This record gives sequence, C-alpha cells and structure tokens, in this order.
Amino acid sequence: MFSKVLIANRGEIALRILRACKELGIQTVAIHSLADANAMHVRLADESVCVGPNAAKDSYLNIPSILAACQITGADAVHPGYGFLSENARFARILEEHKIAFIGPSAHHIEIMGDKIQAKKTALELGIPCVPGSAGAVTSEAQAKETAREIGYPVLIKAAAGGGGRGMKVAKTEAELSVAFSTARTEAKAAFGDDAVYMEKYLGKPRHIEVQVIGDGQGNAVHLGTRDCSLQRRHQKVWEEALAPTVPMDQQASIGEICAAAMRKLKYSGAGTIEFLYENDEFYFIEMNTRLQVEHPVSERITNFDIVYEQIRVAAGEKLSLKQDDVEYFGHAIEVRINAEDPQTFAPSPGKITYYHPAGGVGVRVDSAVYQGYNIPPYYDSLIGKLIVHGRTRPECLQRLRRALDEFIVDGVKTTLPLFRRLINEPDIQAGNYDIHWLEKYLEANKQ
Ligand code: MV4
Repeated sequence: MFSKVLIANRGEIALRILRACKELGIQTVAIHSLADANAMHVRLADESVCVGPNAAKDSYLNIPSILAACQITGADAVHPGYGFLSENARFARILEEHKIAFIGPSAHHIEIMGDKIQAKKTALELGIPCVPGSAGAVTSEAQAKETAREIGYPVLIKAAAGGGGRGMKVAKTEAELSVAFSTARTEAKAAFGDDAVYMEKYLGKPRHIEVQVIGDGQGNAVHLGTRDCSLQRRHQKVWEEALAPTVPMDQQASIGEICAAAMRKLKYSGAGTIEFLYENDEFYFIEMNTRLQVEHPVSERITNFDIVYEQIRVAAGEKLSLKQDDVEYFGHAIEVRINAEDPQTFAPSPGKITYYHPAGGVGVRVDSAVYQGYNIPPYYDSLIGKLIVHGRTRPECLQRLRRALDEFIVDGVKTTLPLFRRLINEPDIQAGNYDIHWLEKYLEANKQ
C-alpha cells in the first residue's frame, strides 16, 4: 500500500479523497493555489504545498509544479479527483515515468476513451450497444450525406475530441447538413485543435443514464448499477439518482453486466463511468469517463461500497475486493449539487459564507469543504457542496430530501438550494418523469 498520497484537487472532492486515505492509514499531501491557502483540504491534510497562483492553469493544472510537490514531499501516488488533470493521459504518463502511481486508469485507457471515435469503436467491439452512426470519422460533405441517408434524419455531428456537449450540431434535413457539417468542423478545430467529426442518429428525448464500473487492471471488474443524471442545465448536472428510476431491474442487470464484462476484457483499472442515452427502453453508449465522478456518492450509498477507498487499493496493485455477486442494492439515493449561484440565472455568487448549517440526521450525507466564515473564491467552479439522501424507496428518499432541504442554511451567498425546494414539488420530478431537456424547459417556463 502507498505510504503518502498527494491529492491534486481542491474543495469537497479533495476532502473526500483525504477521508479515504485516512481510513487506509495513508499520509496525505494537499496542494493548493494562493487563493486556497485557507481551504479546508489544506487544513485537514498532513502536509500542504502551494503550487501556484489563483488561476487553475497555473496551479491545479501546473504539471511541473505538482511533480515538484510530489518529489519534495516524497508522495508515492497522486489522486487527481475529477476535472483538472483527472483525464490527462500525458500527466498519467509523466507520473508513471517518475515511478509515482496515478490513482486512475492507465494512460492508454484514458487516451482511448478521450478520443470519442476510438471510444465508440472500442465500445462496439466490446459488445456495448451504441447510437447508430458513422463507422468512424466523417471527412467530407459527400460522406456526411451518404451516412445521413443510411441512418436517417435528424442526425447529430459531434467532435471526436469533444465530449461534455461541446461542438455538436444537429441537422434535421439534408438541406441543413452542409452548414451543420462545416460549422461542426470549424468549431471543433477552434475548441480542440482537431477538426475530426463523426455522426450519429439524433435522439430527441433521451434520458442520460450511466453505469459506474471499477476494475483492478488484472481482469477483474464489477459494476455498481446505474445513475440517472438527466436533470442538467447547459451540460452541468444538478440532480442525480441511483438506481435510474425508470429502468426495469432485469435491464439494469443486463446493461451492468455488459459494462462489467467489457471492463474485464479491457483489463481496465480504476473507477469509470459508461454514459448512455436511454430512449424507447433502449440503451445507447455515447462516451466513457475514465475518472471518479461528482455524483459517485449515490452509487456508494445504494451499494454500501466506498469507491474511493477501492480506487486507492487497486492503484496500489491489490485485487478488487468484491465480485459482482457481492454487489447488492439498498433502497434509493438522490444527490443535489449545491452551487454558489443565483438559483434563477445561475450566475456565480462567490463571497463570504456568513452562516452555515448543513442538514443532518438519518439517511443524509453532506460532502462539502466549506465552513462558516469561508470566502468562496471566484476562480474555480461554483460547487460548494453535495447533499446526498437515502430512503428505502424513492418516495421515502424524496420525503427525506424535502426535510433535509428545509434544514439546510447557507447565508451570505446565493445558492441553488431554493431551486431544489421548488423541484421537489413538481409532479414530473415526483414521478421520475423527466428527460435531458426537462430542466431547461422548466426553467424557461418558470422565469420570474
Ligand atoms: C446526443 C444527444 C442526442 N443524440 N447524441 C451531449 C453531451 C455529450 N456527452 C453527448 N450529448 C448528447 N448526445 C445523440 N446521438 C443529446 C446529447 C445531449 C445531452 C446528453 C446528455 C445529457 C444532457 C444533454 C443535453 C443536450 C444534448
């Protein structure tokens, strides 16, 4: 096992990783920017190193500086958390070359899944169902037209280097294809420095459902069930549930097993998430994320399994501690993301938290790194905490969420808490009846 882990992240996820390290008896090193000198992750770690100024590109993304921090402190592993360097194959490779473990998949697996065309080819070969589309890159307008005729309109043109929703263009008819194709390529080039695009059938009202997996790189892998993350705004998730509320149990088991079997074949190491669109009772692979995700706690809650603890174990070369038969589901869990944002406009609301009273009690978990008196800096994302609630059933979980939202107080900055207090009363939310467009339509219809 590692003796010292450097946590290359900040905020609630840095704390989450710190807690797992402490339970494993591992020493911790926090890194931080100038702005984060007083942050909770710095206070709770055994050691800390300032790696640069406020901007993330100069601190949390500063590879030479982070590498120096590893060497100064003698850390033998790095946990990247999510965002920042978590899916940077070059960083994983540099650590490897310096005999420092990257707590995550191999640079090779990060690379395969980072290229969305290669990821889809890999998924198809592994027997994962995909959205009908082009066999690979589409390089000419003529080829785009031919592909669209095969799969049928509407079609979606996606950037190979994209993901997370950037650089997508819909064409509803052949008349729209030429403009969609050329703008998709131009935007892909501008955003990612790579104009490679591919095509898919456009699904009009899917849910976003993903499967949590974890492997040990030795051919063992399990899945920990599904999450429905359809409630999002501008590709930022705001509410996540496990298991996905509308998928029948036999289909939950079959899509999960397909994913776990694929990870065994790949000899995948670490935590991962396989993302699907779910429409007309069918799963269609879109992307794979080769990292721990923000919403991992809902899967932890329903399986009683510590994903971060296991990430560290497998990165240290240990075998996966459980088999698929050991994975059981207990009740229902929901996470809501508490952002320091205006609940109507979503404009960031940095500043000092003048009063902080988190919810508590049975079935409630709060993952947050803020405290009363903490000054939220304006330089990073606006997530200040996650409220995770559990119930034996979904209705019980919703009732507990309502109770927890009533208890939660954050004063001094605007937060998304009032949005959740409204959402919980919506019949569609109560019925689990929502797709990826539901929230944006709701916000548009309920502007004040
Ligand atoms: C799609 C799609 C419809 N049809 N692919 C957006 C983010 C990226 N991960 C994939 N995305 C989509 N791909 C096909 N073939 C609709 C989306 C999409 C979306 C997906 C998941 C969650 C929210 C979304 C919001 C808008 C569009």
